[in-house]
Amino acid sequence: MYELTDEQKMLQKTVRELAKEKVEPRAAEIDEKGEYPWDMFELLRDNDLLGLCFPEELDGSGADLLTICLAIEELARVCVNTSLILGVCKLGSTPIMLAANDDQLKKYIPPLAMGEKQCAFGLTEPGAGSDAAAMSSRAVLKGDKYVINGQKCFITNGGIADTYSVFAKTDESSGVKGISAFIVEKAFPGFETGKIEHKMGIRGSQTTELIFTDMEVPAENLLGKEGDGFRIAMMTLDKTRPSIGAQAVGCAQGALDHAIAYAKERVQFGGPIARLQGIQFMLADMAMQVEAARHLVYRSAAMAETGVREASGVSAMAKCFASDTAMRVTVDAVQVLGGYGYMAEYPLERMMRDAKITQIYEGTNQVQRVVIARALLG
Ligand code: COS
Repeated sequence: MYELTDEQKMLQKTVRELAKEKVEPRAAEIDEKGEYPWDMFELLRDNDLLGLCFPEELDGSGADLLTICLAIEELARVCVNTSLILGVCKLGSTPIMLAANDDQLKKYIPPLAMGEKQCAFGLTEPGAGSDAAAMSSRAVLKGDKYVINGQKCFITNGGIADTYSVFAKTDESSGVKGISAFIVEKAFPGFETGKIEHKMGIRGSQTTELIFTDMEVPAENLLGKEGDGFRIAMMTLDKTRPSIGAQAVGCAQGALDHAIAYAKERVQFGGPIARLQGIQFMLADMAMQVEAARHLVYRSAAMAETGVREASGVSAMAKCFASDTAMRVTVDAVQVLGGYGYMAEYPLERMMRDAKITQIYEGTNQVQRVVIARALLG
């Protein structure tokens, strides 16, 4: 079970205030320009939020997953793009935190914790999305280096990140057991970022291809043993799907906040529309769904933190339920605002576009249902 500690409540309040004061005023512009918001990265770094993802001995502040989810939720409430900066920091670094040896940890984690460098997660390929095991990137050991050839796509923070957790096959004959994980630096010879995607939402986050052409990766950058890669990827997603749930809850709550404020102000038929039962029931349904999603996300975060295998199904439930909630609630919030909801002058249409990705990334909600069913049926 979970219960928020005083420390967690304090962090929640601090991030809420920071988001309101510094992030919300930038949110529309970030979306409109579609450029990576370096000022928001610096804001998170300067307020020690990136350090939440890492233990104190590696220059972080050693927060648990629930605390990270609270921070992501508060940021997403006003700007999903900014919340994704923290989300991708957690996603890209989790394979390293899970499987790295001491030397790898000491080399790669402190610069991420201090915000000197950024990271990303390289799993998806053009031919391997939901079926992650179908990847065709190959890593061949030659002397003291792996030579990796292949292509990744839809990589959040591609080109911005300096350090990548990359998955490639070291043995083609062993199925998922032939996949290995590597720490890859942007500066390695043969590493290139491909086209920058233009997206429906999260337009301030940079999404690119990664192209590996005889990329040379020192053998010491293998994470764990050869063949551990798929398990590392799945264990990573078990630990990060609650954070997508938190992002979705934040986005939904933000949309609800605006819908409530508007309903109280907008006068039609001789009074504020909040007096109309049709609107009241919509708001009540939205609030009920957000609250249910929030509790599932918090519970899944507390459970994923412990690393128990049963957390897998609950993480998938949280990501799936919260993102479906975010989609429904943002659509309804647009509806409460009517014509104004549809206009870019109000933040609701942006929130609706941003909500959509939470049903897709870190595994589509159809994949989440596969994971949940497998957890149920064994
Ligand atoms: N933790 C530890 N090990 C896990 C695991 C987990 N959560 N999930 C699977 N494994 C292990 C399994 O135990 C199995 O090993 P054994 O054969 O020794 O038992 C191995 O990994 C293969 O598992 P499985 O047979 O379930 O693999 P599938 O190829 O059927 O893949 C899904 C299952 C669909 C769940 C997986 O491919 C997936 O999550 N896809 C979505 C990927 C995704 O989220 N992409 C988004 C990219 S990040 S933006």
